[in-house]
Amino acid sequence: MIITDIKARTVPDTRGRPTIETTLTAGELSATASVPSGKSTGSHEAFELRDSDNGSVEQAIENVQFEIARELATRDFSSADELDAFLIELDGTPNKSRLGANTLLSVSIAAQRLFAQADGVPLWKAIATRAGTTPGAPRLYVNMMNGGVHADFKLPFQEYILVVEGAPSEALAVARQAFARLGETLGDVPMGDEGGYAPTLSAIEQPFELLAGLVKEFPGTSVAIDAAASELFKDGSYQLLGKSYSAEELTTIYGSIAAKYHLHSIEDPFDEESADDFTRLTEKLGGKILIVGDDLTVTNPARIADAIARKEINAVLIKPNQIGTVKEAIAAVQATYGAGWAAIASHRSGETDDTFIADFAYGVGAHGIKAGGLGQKERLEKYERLLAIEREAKTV
Ligand code: 2PG
Ligand code: MG
Repeated sequence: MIITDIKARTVPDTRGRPTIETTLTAGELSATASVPSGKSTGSHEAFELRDSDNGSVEQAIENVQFEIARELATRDFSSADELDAFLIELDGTPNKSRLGANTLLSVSIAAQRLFAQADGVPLWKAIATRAGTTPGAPRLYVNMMNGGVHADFKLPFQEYILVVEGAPSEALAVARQAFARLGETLGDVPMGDEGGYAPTLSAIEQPFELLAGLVKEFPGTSVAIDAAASELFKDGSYQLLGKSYSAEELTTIYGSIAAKYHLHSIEDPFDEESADDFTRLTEKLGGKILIVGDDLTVTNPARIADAIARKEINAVLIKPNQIGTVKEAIAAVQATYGAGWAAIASHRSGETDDTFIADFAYGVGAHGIKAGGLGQKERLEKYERLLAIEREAKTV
């Protein structure tokens, strides 16, 4: 495939910050992709290129339209994988710090779409073939309440999630009812960054009581959290609602929450540099629930390999923009599956209307997809895309 044209532009994300969108053309075919952006980012994530003066992405756009356009035009690619390998080599740094992970990912996703079009297969199917995975519907990890940095720490943990089992169409119907029910219970409260409610509650267990009520009312649901604990970690201890807790005390809290509230998974229970605490918690609770790495593993196959060697977790969050190409995000899934662990595909807190993550989750047969709350259009679009895939999968 010869890329005949390449254009990039700025689009706003859900927080109103600029992000990059790229369109690739190959003869008659064309495909577009935009890239999300995180707020509670792991310090080992690949480099997101932003202009130093105002945080915009003009340099990233220039990199696409000049250097990348020039280099791609000289080649004929036989696969999206080959094109990604070329991008990685062109950047030439370990963390994409020259051209930017956001820059590269916008090209990489658009290229994956182009190759799927050229082969006449749905995107999720092209991803499954590329990854060597069995496609299938992920559980919906629907954000019910936002806390942490996504809601000014009105709640201590960053995300309070209802995990909904079943085919996407049935699961989304249940999620809608549960989301509306919680809204009735909470009354007039603001929304957080990820389209979930952002109430102010004064006890650690209170949000879990609310979720337990939903689990009771809606069969096939359970509770998950993203503690995003790197954001809670100050001077060697964890700050929750104005009180300080050691890693041991936090472990005890997780143990009692897990026992009491149908807990399905805990993401980033400790600071990203506290690997030993992860290992201890996984030893204690890993037989019953998923302990998920996000800031810990940052979709980086090498960091996932470390986590496997040290039994730090038993599930991995996969965010393509943490690593910068579809190729490496797939390698991260393969490393995860190699350990017999679960993969959960995830959006970012600053999202666009790009629904790539839904196809990715379905294509790799992920355990779950974390795509936010139902109070924001860009989150709903991911769930709606899963419904379209569910219909599509019956016909191919
Ligand atoms: C997370 C994400 C997405 P952010 O921590 O898992 O929910 O948040 O994109 O802000 O890193
Ligand atoms: Mg997280």
